Amino acid sequence: MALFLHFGPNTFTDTEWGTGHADPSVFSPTSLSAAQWVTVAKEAGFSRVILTAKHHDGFCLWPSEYTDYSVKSSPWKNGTGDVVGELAEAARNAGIRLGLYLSPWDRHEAVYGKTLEYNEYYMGQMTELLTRYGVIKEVWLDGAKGEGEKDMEYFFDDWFSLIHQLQPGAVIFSDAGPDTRWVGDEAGFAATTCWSLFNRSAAKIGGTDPKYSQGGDPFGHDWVPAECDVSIRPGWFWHASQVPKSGMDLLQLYYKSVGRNCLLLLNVPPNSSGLISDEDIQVLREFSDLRSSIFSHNLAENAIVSASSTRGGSDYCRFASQHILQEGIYTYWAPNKNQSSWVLYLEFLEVLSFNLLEVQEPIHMGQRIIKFHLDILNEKGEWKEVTNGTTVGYRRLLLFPKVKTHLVRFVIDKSRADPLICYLAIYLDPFSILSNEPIQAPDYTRMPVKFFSKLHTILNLFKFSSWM
Ligand code: FUL
Repeated sequence: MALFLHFGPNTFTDTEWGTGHADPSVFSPTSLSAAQWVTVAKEAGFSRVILTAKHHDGFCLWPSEYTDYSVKSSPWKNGTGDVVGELAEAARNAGIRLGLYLSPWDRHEAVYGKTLEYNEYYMGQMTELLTRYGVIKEVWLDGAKGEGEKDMEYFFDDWFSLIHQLQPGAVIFSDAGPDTRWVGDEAGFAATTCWSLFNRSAAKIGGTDPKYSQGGDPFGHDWVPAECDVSIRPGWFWHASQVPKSGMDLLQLYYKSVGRNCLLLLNVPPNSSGLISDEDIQVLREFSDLRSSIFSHNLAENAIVSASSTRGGSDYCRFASQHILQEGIYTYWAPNKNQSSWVLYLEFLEVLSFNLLEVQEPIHMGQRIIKFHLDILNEKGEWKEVTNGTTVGYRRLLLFPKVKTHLVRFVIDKSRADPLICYLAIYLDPFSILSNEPIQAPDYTRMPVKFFSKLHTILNLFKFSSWM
């Protein structure tokens, strides 16, 4: 997960798309603290922050040599401040990765519209950003442009070469990659089938086909995993009148993004004092408590695992089926070649109740699985399907109605190559069930943190319960 930070003159003028003519004097946060942003991100389990170094209004949050429309013309720190610099330092100190958003569309800059001049301007600014602030992990650029705006061509290939040359470890995000793609909506979710494979040639920056981007392409020639961007509030920038989503809302987004082989890029906009608001921090805490109470214990961790076949034989350790209980992508189960069925069995020491499946493919070996399902052995001794899915990828999460059993089988029905599994876990998510119930359930999303730690204890008890 990455935390998106939309911040700039719009934060002070109550706008989303600034005209590019707001007076720089509006930019005057009283208590800006990039360290607070990074701490909030870290405590909520985000490993990367991405800042709007320049949004469509053209205002630069760093003192660029190419324009005066920046922090240096603002009253903040008497024009001596550098938001990008402060964030880079705070992120480095906290071990959080840094990404920067440099909007191609620029409503302030006079040379915007003159192809050669603007491309030089953009690449000059990109060079400043990628040479002054240490390691940059992601460069984020979008295809947005208002109707009737000046026409011009962006030299994307040159931009991408420059970025990769200056920051070889950075991934470039856009509607069409090259390294990571926009999922095609700003609602934060991917399709239930989601391939990291994609054809870049079939995508156009600024002209996305949402269906293609949400699902990817099993026949794609390029490896371009999707990022799901969404804001915690209705707008991307902070507005006094708007309130954040709930922790439960974020949990559902998590299932539909991270749980569908994607990165979740959640926007949490700092307010006009330059801090992330308390309400948003509270929601992030709820989100993080929900995740830790659901995911901190894999109920299957002590299962006895066996498989329909194991490459090298069941005594051969390298591809043993037991590896699926060990977290991480570098140890995994592999079946024998040329099999007609691929099944993993997990037998529990007691009867377990659960409603959530997590599966991971060792993604460095490619995304292979096309179709799978999970069966449980029911009280009558019959196999009963409880959930099914298509793609798995880096991580797949599937919720289903609560079931009880001591034996499950994970069946891979179709795969592009021999399927490999590095992790399989089951959990109980009591919150999502409760929120789906027709009777009025208590508002768990607003429960204090203490409630979640109590609940955690109850969940542990569940783990040892038997048939009731
Ligand atoms: C879009 C922009 O137009 C929005 O203002 C926002 O920055 C969003 C993340 O990307 O393209």
